Amino acid sequence: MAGGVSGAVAGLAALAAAELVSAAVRPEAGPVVAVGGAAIDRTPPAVKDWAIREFGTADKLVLQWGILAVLALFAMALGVLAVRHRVAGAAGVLLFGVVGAWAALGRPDSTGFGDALPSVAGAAAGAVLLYVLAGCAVRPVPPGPDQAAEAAPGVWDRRRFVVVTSAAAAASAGAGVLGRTLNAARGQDAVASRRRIRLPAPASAAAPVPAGARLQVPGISAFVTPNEDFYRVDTALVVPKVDAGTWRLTIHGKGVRRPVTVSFDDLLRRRLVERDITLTCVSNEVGGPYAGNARWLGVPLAELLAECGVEPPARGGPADQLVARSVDGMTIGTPVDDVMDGRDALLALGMNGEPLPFAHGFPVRMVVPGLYGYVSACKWIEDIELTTFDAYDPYWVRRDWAREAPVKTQSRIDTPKPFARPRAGTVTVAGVAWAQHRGIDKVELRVDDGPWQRAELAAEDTRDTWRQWSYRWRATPGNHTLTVRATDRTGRTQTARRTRTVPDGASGRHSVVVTVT
Ligand SMILES: Nc1nc2c(c(=O)[nH]1)N[C@H]1C(S)=C(S)[C@@H](COP(=O)(O)O)O[C@H]1N2
Ligand SMILES: [Mo]
Repeated sequence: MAGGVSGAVAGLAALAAAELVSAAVRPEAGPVVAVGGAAIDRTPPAVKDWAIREFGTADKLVLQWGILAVLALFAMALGVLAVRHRVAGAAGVLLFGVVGAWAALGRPDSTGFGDALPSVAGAAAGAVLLYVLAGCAVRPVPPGPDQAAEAAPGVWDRRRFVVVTSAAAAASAGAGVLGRTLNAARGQDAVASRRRIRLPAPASAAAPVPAGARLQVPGISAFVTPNEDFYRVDTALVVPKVDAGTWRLTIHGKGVRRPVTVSFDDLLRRRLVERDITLTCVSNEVGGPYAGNARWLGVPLAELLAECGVEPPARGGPADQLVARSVDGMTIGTPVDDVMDGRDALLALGMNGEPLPFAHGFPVRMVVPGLYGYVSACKWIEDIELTTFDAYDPYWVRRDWAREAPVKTQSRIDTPKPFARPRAGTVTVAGVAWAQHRGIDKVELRVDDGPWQRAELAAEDTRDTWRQWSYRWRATPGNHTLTVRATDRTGRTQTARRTRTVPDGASGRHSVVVTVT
């Protein structure tokens, strides 16, 4: 018991010390974040997919609590060991420090040996404390037959143990809170830089969303996804807080005749365009939530590349892959031909009328209509290298995902929800369909094994956005399966063949089972 408590308190002290030191180094160098990041990088795609499916955007929180739970168990075990053997217990704590330091140094965004400091300091604090606490926890001499039980040294020891552990726990909690506060304060420059930004009016504004693009159906996805509701998928355990004032983007590599480095203000002075583009994640299951539509403001990437002297392979250029790199070490590879074929590939700096939210890539991210996010939408971008698909595999490609991944035509039933119990009579079935950069031509609905019926399509905003649809169903009592399918502007109907998300996006049709009462 005393051993377990000693271990837990020593573990708490180690984490608190690490948190405090990470505030001085980098929040990302903290052991839990570093080990979590290393775990994410090594998670097989199937497990990652499962985590995204089960926990959604909370997957990172689950991972961090999981790490803490494992640490707590090991800490208590080490405490029990320390009561028998003080040195071995303390050495065990140091071993955890080595793991944390190793993870921190191995992160792609590691900035050097300083990143090992939080783990080393934390482990040192934890090891010393465990050594001391284990000393207090041991009852030196059992009371002899001639002593009164109340006067036994063990009783006095227990009180001392309680006092020392309580003090250590309180000090650790204080240090931990202080570390958290300092870590939060580190992002203040970035927050201030975001607050100072006044987005200029675009040289080329997006046309207003046609009135007929928004159906008045309760339960349907909003045509424009509010920033707070926009899905988030990334590997960052700590959202990078980049100061727009010191941010730079460098464009270089194969066939770049005039490499450049631009600042945020340089981008603001360029020709800005505003476009509605629907972004989807390759990890989205059929019927899943990882799709969102926003009005982006940004610099046409093709114009910037052309100024640097880049020619797409279609015109004889030597580089067929554009690799974007973020401040957190993510690498995302995009076909140069797609970026330069005239579509609105953007270096986006605005989202729905405000600077990018931090979680969505502040200050600048890429957006390319028609491609899944993992091959196009690099957030917190800081470097663009022109290279070839043969020469370089970016992050996801090294983890079983396809090199190239155009968005698959998909449709989703937003309402009624699965297992809903609508009344018999007219039930409005509605949802969204997307086939970015090709456009949606037709959406059909099928009830049970009946014939495919044309749904009513809302007006199209652009072929880069999703399209709402609805169908007035004369619902009869009983269980029914509703199935949707879409056809894109090339005339191709979404396949019925179910595939998993790996390697290039899920296919198959979305069905919803309801009970009409
Ligand atoms: N730096 C960075 N950019 C990233 C990712 C990431 O993990 N790190 N994930 C990509 C993936 S898989 C998707 S689907 C989109 C999601 O963008 P959102 O979170 O703004 O919706 O960002 C892309 N850009
Ligand atoms: Mo994604």
